[in-house]
Amino acid sequence: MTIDHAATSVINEQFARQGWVHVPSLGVDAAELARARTVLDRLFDRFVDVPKQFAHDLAGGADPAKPILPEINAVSTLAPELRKTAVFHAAQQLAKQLLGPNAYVLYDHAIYKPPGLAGTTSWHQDSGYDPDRTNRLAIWIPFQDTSVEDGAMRYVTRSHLGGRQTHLERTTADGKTVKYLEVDEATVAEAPCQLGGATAHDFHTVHGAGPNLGVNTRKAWILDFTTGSVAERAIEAAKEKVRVRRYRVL
Ligand SMILES: O=C(O)CCC(=O)C(=O)O
Repeated sequence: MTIDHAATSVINEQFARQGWVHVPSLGVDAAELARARTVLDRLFDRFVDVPKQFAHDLAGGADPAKPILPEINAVSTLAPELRKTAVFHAAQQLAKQLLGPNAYVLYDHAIYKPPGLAGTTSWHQDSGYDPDRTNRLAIWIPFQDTSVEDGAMRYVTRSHLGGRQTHLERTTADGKTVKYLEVDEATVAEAPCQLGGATAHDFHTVHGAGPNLGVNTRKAWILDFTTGSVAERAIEAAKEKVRVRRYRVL
């Protein structure tokens, strides 16, 4: 893949200044996007087989076989093929561009948000869930064109400059603790994103996502990256091997 240095520096500058950036193209072709989405689809089809600590129905539906607003955590541990996709490699390359060459994936999850539900993702900082780290970002990858109406990401621009905030907490119907912040809607930037693109945000950036008022399920894969020394990355890779042996579903 050719690296466009001008585009790279615009992306890096916007990310540093705003705390988030829209990347119009990850440079991944349609077949490769479909490959990653197909693996995620198979995982969501097997929602009921996913260990409970990783599978959440954010809408608190009563039937575990038919979640209403499903979220699966650690998707690339449950389906390790995901880490071999061009989408994963493109996300990793973007993370290295923004965080530096020592960036590695720490955590990932996917949310399939159906149309016709409230389904708003509350305002929060990822750092609200991570009290220790100082260097971390998330890359949000949609598997369809995602307009504001479809539930695009929303950001409070420059909120990363204020550091960690104290979050409020609520518990979903299926027992997941959700941390949230209250935000003045006038300060919010919407981030619609076409298929093939992505958005990235710093872990201190206050963000959420709108309800899906469109007609299709809004599918997104979200990958979080941090940085670490060679030794830290080797330890993380070894731990990941153990997790895959224990939890793999596909
Ligand atoms: O996809 C969404 O609805 C929101 C994702 C998000 O906020 C996150 O991953 O922290």
